Amino acid sequence: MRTFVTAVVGATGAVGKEMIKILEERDFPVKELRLLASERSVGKAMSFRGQEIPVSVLDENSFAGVEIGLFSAGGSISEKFAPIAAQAGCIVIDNTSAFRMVADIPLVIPEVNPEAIADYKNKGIIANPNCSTIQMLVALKPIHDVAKIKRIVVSTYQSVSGTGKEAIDELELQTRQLLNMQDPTIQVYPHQIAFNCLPHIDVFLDNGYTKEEMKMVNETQKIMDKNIAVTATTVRVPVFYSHSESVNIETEKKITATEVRELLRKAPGVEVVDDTANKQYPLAINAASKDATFVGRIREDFSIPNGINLWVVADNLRKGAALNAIQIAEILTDKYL
Ligand code: NAP
Ligand code: 3JM
Repeated sequence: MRTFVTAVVGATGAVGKEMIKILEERDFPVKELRLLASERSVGKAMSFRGQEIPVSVLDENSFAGVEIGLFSAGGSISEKFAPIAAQAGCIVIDNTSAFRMVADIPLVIPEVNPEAIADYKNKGIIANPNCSTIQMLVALKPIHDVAKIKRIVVSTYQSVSGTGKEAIDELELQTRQLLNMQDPTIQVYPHQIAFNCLPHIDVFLDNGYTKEEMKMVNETQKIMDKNIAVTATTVRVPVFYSHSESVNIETEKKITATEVRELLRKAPGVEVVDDTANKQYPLAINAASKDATFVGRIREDFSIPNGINLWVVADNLRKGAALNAIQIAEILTDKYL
């Protein structure tokens, strides 16, 4: 079997660490693993298949001989280094928002539009969608195929791990401080995140929405259907791992809650947890470290003729980032290389 020299850019981060774990768990055909991060990580090593692999500093020469590059070190790093890597012959799977909306760069969720991977040839770059878009569309694609979704109204409840390792530490520290009657240290977010909800993810735009909200709108239209109307409110909540979403859809064709449940039970990547009589519905704490997108609270929206409400939960570092990227890499290597 062919194996590949694989690099993880941002290897020491919340997403990068998950990448290394998943490459090992899924036995991805790695010939050699190269770990790249900033100067802050000089001297660090990370474990892969029982070996300690040293972390190197990312620079222009990091990609000689690298065949697949999994990038998650922030948008500006990808903007600079993904084209350099592609020029060196490395196929980049980029987890940042840098290239998602570039017309000839594919934006892929394997359960939704795997065929788009073929377009990796255009620029040598494949973009991984935003975590909140991924889990929403894994749940909605089977419904769209049957009933045609016209409009989506979504509110998110996003965990701090989506911001990165510093935010995970900040929620823990603030929680300890507040329970010990100390003032919370506020560094990563503009306000206290412990015991709070912040209706503010990424930066505010001129239209009054945040960039995170507009990612959900634009990415949904690029990946699934350019004619779907989408409006989003994205909220950071004091949860460590997994994003939850309240999703309301309006469809062209009537579909019942029972039909949606049946469809989603058969859908790839979806697990239905919807037994309200026994108080069973998807929970962030149960989705953490899992691969599936969990869907529950499926019910008809009685305020309109063709509406459905759902509650969608997934591990944002796995399906929302590292797992989705590695599933793309698996299809790429199996089908195209
Ligand atoms: P994180 O925990 O803060 O980690 C950031 C990583 O980037 C670290 O490995 C860091 O290395 C590295 N890095 C930062 N500046 C660098 C530089 N100048 N040169 C080389 N490496 C550098 O953040 P994260 O949560 O893992 O997220 C990383 C990025 O992935 C985000 O900025 C975002 O663009 C993307 N992301 C995507 C999704 C998605 O939904 N697809 C989800 C989360 C994040 P050091 O340890 O050396 O500082
Ligand atoms: C998730 O510094 C940066 O550019 C990272 C901002 C960021 C992004 C992004 O825009 O790439 C943090 C967390 C994302 C994302 O997946 O869109």
